[in-house]
Amino acid sequence: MHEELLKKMAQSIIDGDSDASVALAKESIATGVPPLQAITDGFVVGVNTVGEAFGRGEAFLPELVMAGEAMKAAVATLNPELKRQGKERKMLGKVVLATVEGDIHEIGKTLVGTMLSSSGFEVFDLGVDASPDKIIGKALEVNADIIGMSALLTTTMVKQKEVIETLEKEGLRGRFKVMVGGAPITRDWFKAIKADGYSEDAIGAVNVAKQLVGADKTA
Ligand code: B1M
Repeated sequence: MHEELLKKMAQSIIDGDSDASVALAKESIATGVPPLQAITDGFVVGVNTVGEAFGRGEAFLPELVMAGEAMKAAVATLNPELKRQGKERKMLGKVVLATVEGDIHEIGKTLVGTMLSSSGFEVFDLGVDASPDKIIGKALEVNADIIGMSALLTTTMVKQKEVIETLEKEGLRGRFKVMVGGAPITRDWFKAIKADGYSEDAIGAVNVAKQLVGADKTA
């Protein structure tokens, strides 16, 4: 079902065509395609295709930028629908969420934030390129339950470790649960840096966050 539409979605990202990706996102809402399916089986397929071509040296930065813009525009169009469909309204906990310092990849982090807030978490999204001080400062300010950090680069994932080490040094480690994610993040990395939770996608992130605040029984 919706095969053709999903294929067109992927192609709009490959083409870096934001007008087309937004139009297809709207069409998917109108025709009842679940928004998360549109993202994961449609648009993400396109962005991964461009990312892989870039990795092989067959696509260049402008193509990566345009694919990123088209992806961002599509997800922004689907966001209100994702939120509207969020069924749970009970407040499950507070999450301070950010992409780590030096890293400006925001699409996956924003998607995780949308899924968390539509599942009942209060999300404080610090955006991208967030320093350890900024992340920890916000977590203290709002008395967060969870600090969530996204990293998309092998050169920036070390910042997740730095935040955990800073929490330890400042005697704050017991105060927050730390959840990590992002394309290069593996279970081994999550264990090595002694984070509390890890997920490879946005749905998994909601389940992990629920476990971390002890709300998984209500899931
Ligand atoms: Co960049 N980039 N990029 N990029 N980019 C990657 C990550 C790369 C793998 C591409 C490649 O070479 N194949 C590569 C990294 C290589 C490496 O580190 N080993 C790369 C590179 C090299 C770069 C630059 C250095 C390029 C350059 O300038 N020469 C540069 C770095 C800039 C910087 O950050 N300082 C750069 C820039 C960019 C753009 C700005 C052009 C653009 C981002 C636009 C934007 O975000 N507004 C971009 C894009 C689009 C990508 C790819 C193609 C797609 C990323 C994406 O949005 N995926 C990416 C290749 C790829 O990953 N396939 C690539 C879709 C998104 C839904 O998935 O973010 O993985 P993702 O999020 C998932 C999960 O990871 C998980 O759930 C999400 C939803 O399912 N998740 C979490 C994410 N965060 C989580 C947190 C959690 C839990 C789960 O808990 C807190």
